[in-house]
Amino acid sequence: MRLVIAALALIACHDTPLANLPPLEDGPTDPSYDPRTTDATSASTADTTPTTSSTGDVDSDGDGLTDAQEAQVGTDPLDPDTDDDGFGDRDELEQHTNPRDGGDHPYEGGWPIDACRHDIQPTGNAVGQITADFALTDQHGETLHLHDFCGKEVLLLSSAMWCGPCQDEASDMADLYREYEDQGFLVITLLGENEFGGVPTQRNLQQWADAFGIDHPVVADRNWQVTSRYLRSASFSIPTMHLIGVGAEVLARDTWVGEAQIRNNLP
Ligand SMILES: [Ca+2]
Ligand SMILES: [Ca+2]
Ligand SMILES: [Ca+2]
Ligand SMILES: [Ca+2]
Repeated sequence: MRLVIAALALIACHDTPLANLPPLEDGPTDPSYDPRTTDATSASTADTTPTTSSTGDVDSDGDGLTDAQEAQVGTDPLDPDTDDDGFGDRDELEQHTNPRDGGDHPYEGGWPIDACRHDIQPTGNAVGQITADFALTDQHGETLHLHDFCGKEVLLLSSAMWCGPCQDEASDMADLYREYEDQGFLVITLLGENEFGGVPTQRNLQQWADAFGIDHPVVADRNWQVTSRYLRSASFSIPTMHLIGVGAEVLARDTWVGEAQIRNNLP
């Protein structure tokens, strides 16, 4: 299996741009190597290849990256989880998160993050434009970024907990997500208000997800800050939908999106 990994720039933060590293080969490491007894400076004299040292293929901490690769990426070759966020260095590279930033890691909800996340240049929120990122709290209490899903077709569903028609739509969208998930489709529910008209708490978000069997992200859209981007007039009715295509392009906004339209815009 060939795996493409990404190298990190020197600044470790969520917005750190990623550059491509050469493809990473899976392969057996030297089983006789023991980092406790092997002197890294005593390279084999038989090895005359200038770019490969005797330690080049060694994975001292067993995280799946060789010491040489870790040097290139800037992670600790003696620590399988350099930033202590619970995700291994190689796993983070494979899942397009920063192994040197503990605040950046795969989602607890399991939604895959796309490599294009750092390459999106927003142009506006009208149909045909590239929409801006958002950062909203999901039902697991994590901060969800729209641009993390830039390789997918994303349906944003604006709802409120007190809204009867929103409850009817919730189960249908949960089913639609499961049907097309494997083809690069994601639903994100933007919950603007709880049943009392207040800002949804994390507990509210979990309640909404549990009530309708929702596996996709449910986020709190405080004061409709994200929904407002896509409205076509000052007054709006919920539920309403906004369809975001690959590369964060706005395909439709403040409307009802049917299954045929979703199928036609899958990646
Ligand atoms: Ca390693
Ligand atoms: Ca490591
Ligand atoms: Ca980590
Ligand atoms: Ca990390």
